[in-house]
Amino acid sequence: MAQDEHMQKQQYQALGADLEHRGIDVAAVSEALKAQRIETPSWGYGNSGTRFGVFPQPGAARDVHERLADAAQVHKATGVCPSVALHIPWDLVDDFAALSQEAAGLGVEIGAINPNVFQSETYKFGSFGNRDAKVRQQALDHMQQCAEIMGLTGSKIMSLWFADGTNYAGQADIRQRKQWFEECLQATHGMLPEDGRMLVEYKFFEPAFYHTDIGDWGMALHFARAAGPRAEVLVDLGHHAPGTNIEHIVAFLMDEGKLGGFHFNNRKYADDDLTTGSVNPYEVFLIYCEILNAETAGKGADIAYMIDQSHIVKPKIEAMIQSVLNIQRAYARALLVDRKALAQAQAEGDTVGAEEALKAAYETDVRPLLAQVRLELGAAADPLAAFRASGYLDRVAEERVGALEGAASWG
Ligand code: LRH
Ligand code: MN
Repeated sequence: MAQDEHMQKQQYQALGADLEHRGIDVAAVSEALKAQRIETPSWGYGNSGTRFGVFPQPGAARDVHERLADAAQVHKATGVCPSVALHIPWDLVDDFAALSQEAAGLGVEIGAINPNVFQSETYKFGSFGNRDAKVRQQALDHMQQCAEIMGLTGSKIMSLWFADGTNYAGQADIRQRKQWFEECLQATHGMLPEDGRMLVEYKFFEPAFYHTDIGDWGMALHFARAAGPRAEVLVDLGHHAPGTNIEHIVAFLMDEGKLGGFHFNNRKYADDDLTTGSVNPYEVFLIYCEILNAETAGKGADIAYMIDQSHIVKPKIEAMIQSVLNIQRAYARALLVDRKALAQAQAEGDTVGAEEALKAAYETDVRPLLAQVRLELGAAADPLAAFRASGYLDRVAEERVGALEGAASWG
């Protein structure tokens, strides 16, 4: 047995003994970690940029086929990323049934379908919030197209984000726009395949700088309820005002039975779309703590865990693998919380005791446990090392001529 493997086994046994000593059911935790699923975004593999320019990377995926191939590498290395979210029209093809076959051939499947009513000139003054009924209808036609793509690919989720809003006070009648959104989201709900659902994503600003029509979790909750039973709220970690307590929002939406999914990423200032857990890993842990709190109280939900990031200074596939590792660690640590000790401390008003119950879990080095879980899933104990050793990036950097030409690969 190689030195590393021997070391990994020893560390896993030592951690296992410590966890059992703490009264934790290691087998149950391992089963939960094996069942974890994290969807990666096709748009995270193509060239991207900032508002100041596109910074192409050698070997970056140039089309949906290469984006699926790169996503398959993340699944191969981690074992927990079997689906890929698509964005339409960035990932538009003539034959979506064939694309699904292609994905299956790579060991992945098509996940959430993301309509795009924020990029073309038509939507300069909004989509569902546009004062021109023809434009609102055009946006609805695009939703119909995306609902059909869900049917062709077996996707169960339409993930909706709207850039709609205004830049100046008085520019538009906000109440009127709210009513148009209610009408159009209800119509979109009616287009869903029978086993499909829709997620309503909110964002407090950008590209609109005065008001955004779906500006926070409360508005998204209202619009989801108004749309129909198969509409829920999507929480993007980069879409809140600084200082917002996101795990509080998660607890609230879980208790309302309307938390449908996440766009994991991290930020220091605004919608930075940085690697999940790279700025505030404790926040991701606390989010999972609130999810487990609800689940253990019978308020669980079918949550779509998705990543929404774009990487400029980091190699894209490696940054995606890093994000998955950080999300796995957050979930693993949350599963180690001594819930009895926490509940008792809360009941006794023992704030220090309660916080220490969380910290004891958070400060556990769960890496040996996750390495073992990955091995049992047929993935790599150390996904980053395995991906680097695969030489995949050097190979595609050779093959993908033109990847370095400036244009953003989703245009
Ligand atoms: C908007 C957003 C949305 C996606 C886009 C790529 O900021 O988070 O989820 O459509 O990023
Ligand atoms: Mn998002």
